Amino acid sequence: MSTNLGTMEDLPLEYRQAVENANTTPLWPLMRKALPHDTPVPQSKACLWAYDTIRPLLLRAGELTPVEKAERRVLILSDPGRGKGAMRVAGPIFCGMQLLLPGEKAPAHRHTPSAARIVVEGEGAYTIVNGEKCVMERGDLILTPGGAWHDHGHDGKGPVIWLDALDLPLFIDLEAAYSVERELQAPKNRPDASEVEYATPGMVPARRNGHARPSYPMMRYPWTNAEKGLRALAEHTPRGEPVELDYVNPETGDACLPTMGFTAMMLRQGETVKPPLRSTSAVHHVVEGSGKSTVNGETFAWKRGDTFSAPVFALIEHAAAGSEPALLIRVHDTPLQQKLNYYEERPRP
Ligand code: 1HN
Repeated sequence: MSTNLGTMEDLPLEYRQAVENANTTPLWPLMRKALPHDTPVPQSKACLWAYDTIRPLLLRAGELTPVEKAERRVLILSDPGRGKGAMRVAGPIFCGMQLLLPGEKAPAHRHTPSAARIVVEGEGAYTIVNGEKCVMERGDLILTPGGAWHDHGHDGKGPVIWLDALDLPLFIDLEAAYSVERELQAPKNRPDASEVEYATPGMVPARRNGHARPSYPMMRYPWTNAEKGLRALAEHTPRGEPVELDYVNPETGDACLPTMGFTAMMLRQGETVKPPLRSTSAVHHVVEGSGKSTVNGETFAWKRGDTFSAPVFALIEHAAAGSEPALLIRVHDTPLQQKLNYYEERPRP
């Protein structure tokens, strides 16, 4: 049943002014805007951010603005569906590209939103998360959960660039966004947990009586592990079926962060993948290879370093190009939707 609801213009001007003066608003003219029929109407619009475009702009930022003047030298990937300067990439997800130059240090802080980084280029940088030093190698996923102290440093040569993903828009909507600063952290003198406590798939540190399991046991997910896992899975997955691995908390198997999910994807040479329509927003970052993706009828050709978004319930088709498989990491808000007892997949039309 589809009722024809009254509009604001149906109401006498004198009444519209009276309700406004009383700090009220009639719901019925706004009802369909708030709750469209049958399917959400996303504001977010699909977009591709080519690394060849972003990289020189970031390097120029490095000349224009010293890190001391920036705290974090980040170019925000702004959702074109929300007008210029939008502080989000799609749905409740913020993404930006960050530059750190040799010898620079980005000061320690902690904030209410959670963040994760995917390393795009360069060697020699590290992030210290609550005292744990995580080296940043290309493709690594490194978490800084809400409330965790983190600072970045760079002892190598050449620029280091990474993609940041945060649930910042959600925290802004909750009026819960703030950060606290402190002195740089002294790192513990040991490798990160992926190389010590969780170096063996399927095994975790022995459970001792009274020892609480940490909420965030592993901050760094090395790309070398993800790639190895994808290639092994691909060997035994029928073509056309997705070759995907979720990044999880190794103690619980739950998503590695409360609101954002991360999925490593492999598209084999010449393969086309047609995912179902999903109720989540997504951002895809290309770690290896090239290909193209059609999102709601618009085709984006991509290669290593590029990032592209897809709004909720987008009709998406991915295809690998070239003689190598394409490997991507997808950032999405599935853990948040599932916590709200909401997540939907719908068949393709
Ligand atoms: C932040 O703290 C970082 O710690 C990166 O590297 C990106 C974007 C918005 C707000 C805070 C970081 C950020 C950020």
